[in-house]
Amino acid sequence: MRERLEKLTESFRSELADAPDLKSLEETRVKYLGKKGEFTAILKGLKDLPPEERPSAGVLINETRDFFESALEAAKTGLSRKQLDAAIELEKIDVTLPPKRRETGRLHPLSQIIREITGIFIGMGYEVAEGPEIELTRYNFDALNIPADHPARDSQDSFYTTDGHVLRTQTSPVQARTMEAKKPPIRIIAPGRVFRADEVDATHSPVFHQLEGLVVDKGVTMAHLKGTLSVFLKELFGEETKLRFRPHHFPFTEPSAEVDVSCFACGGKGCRVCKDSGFIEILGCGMVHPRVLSMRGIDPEVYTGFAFGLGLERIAMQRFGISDMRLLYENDVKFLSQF
Ligand code: 2NL
Repeated sequence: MRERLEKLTESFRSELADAPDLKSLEETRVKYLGKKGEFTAILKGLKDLPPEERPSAGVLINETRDFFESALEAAKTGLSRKQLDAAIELEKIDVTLPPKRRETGRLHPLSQIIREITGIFIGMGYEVAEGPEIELTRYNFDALNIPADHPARDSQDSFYTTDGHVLRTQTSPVQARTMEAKKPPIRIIAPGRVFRADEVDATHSPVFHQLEGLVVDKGVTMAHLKGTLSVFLKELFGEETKLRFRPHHFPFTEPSAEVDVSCFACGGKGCRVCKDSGFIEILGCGMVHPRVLSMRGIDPEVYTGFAFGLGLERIAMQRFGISDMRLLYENDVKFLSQF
């Protein structure tokens, strides 16, 4: 009996040591201590022993069984502990890791510039006007006093579509339509896409953006134009910005001027951005030509107006330090996400 119990203990120990988890531990328990297990068999064998050996054998069996039970309990505790440790290890979070970046969309540099400028003019009581991109030549050229032989009308320079239509070469036709549709006072800006037959390079594109403004009312003078542009450009480029008006010529305004702003990069001292001139050309403007008013049914003896126009790509490029216009159209998110 002693020998049999020792053998049993040996195999029990090794099974216990090899048990990888709680499930196999339970299998071991059933195998040895279960109803149909080894101990039940041994106890049944007790009656085959000579009566005088039975008490000591019984004690031995009980002691061995107690040992099995406590050994199983200890192994169970150890394994549960191990399983818990493993689970904790698996669920461990490294709180020092940097957080995942949340990608957010943002406005295209051109959209940012359009919103900024639009916001400035809305603050001065202007409305935003829109019109078609495929325009009647009547509005795109005739209404603007652009002569029939003017180079801007050349099919080398403008995209003509069906008879009498052209992809608008500036946003002025929007203003021409507004003058026709509404009575003064008129205070509008017209931002939008315009089209010219230009070769693509770092500073040209056949599709680009402009913003034009138009004011028509009684008693509007060049002083109003200068004051308005001064407020606008100081808001856009900074309060310290200086303006320079140079005489110019446009068919649709008289007198006309080009406006430079003191270089925002060097403040006027001269640098690479302003090519050492201290100034940067920013827009064209003038007093609306009397003929442009009368063609739209506005009496130039009663009303006067001023208008201006500027290219938006240039402003965006200067503002964001972009040296090649093509980058604005490629829509490379890696590039655009910088602005
Ligand atoms: C420039 C110059 C300009 C206008 C646009 C305009 C519109 C009407 C009547 C009179 Cl309906 N003028 N627009 C006037 C002066 C200049 O644009 O350099 N643009 C990029």
